[in-house]
Amino acid sequence: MSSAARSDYFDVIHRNHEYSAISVTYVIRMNLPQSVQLVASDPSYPIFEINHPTCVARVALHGAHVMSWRPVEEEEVLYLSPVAVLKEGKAIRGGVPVCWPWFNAHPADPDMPSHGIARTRFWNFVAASESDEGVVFNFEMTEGIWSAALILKLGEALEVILETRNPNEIPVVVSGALHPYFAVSDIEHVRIVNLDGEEYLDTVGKPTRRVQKSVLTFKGEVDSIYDSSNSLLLVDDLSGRTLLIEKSGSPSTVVWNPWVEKSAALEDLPDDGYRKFCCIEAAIANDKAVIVMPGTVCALSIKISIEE
Ligand code: TA6
Repeated sequence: MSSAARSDYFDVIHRNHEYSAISVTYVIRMNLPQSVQLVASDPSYPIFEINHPTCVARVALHGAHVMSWRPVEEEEVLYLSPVAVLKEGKAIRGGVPVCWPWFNAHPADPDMPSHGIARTRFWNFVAASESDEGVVFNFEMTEGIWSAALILKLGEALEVILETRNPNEIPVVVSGALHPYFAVSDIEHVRIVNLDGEEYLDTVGKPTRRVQKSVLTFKGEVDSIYDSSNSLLLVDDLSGRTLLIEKSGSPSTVVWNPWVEKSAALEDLPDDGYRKFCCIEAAIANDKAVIVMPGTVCALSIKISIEE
């Protein structure tokens, strides 16, 4: 597309709040509410910008991925790597990746991608709407036997709801995670409250079952799968901010920070990136995988808000 044609194209986008992008792989057309705009930098990689009286956020069609979100009077809640790669087939490092329809490695096929297919594909845009409470997005994805709907509610709280649907005549087994990267002042000055007494699988080194003995703090790499559906608090002692993290349909809570070596090994994360985030995930992991019977739905959700 020539630069003149390109700029006409984006004029049309802004005038009508409508967008058409044609690439080899997908065609989309959308009507957007007033508080949602498409970022006009790359028509083959649509990003929605939300400026609503309740919140400011960005959502990528790729992965149906919340890249950033903050209530209007607040600092950014999510961490997004400054070297994240925005490219079809590559998961965005930061924000809220949607890991589906399996968590970590595929249970049977080592050649399948880690954390499923949802974070490395464009989703189908279904609708976006606004009200006094905020903006709601609906996305869908179907691939083979896998079918899902994703609902994003962006307002003073952020809610991500993932529904696995089973339109097939056979049961489908699903696991996964809503995998937010939370921005922190400094990883060594944060605490995760409400995991005390919970059993977990510590996957750093040889996987080992343990029991959480106290409030969780970070002094090295953490990659733990808790058998816990508790709500949690993430307390940032430097900024004084506390986040409330509520989950539903999630028998597992995963906590991850890559620390020094793994941070340096990840090309889409700065070497000292680990200091600026921790992941607390609403998950269905390992032996907690759910059998979704034909004609039924399995919902997994996370709600993030700032404690007063
Ligand atoms: O959910 C925790 C985890 O599976 C960790 O083991 C760690 O590898 C992280 O997710 C990030 O995975 P990724 O594939 O995005 O590099």
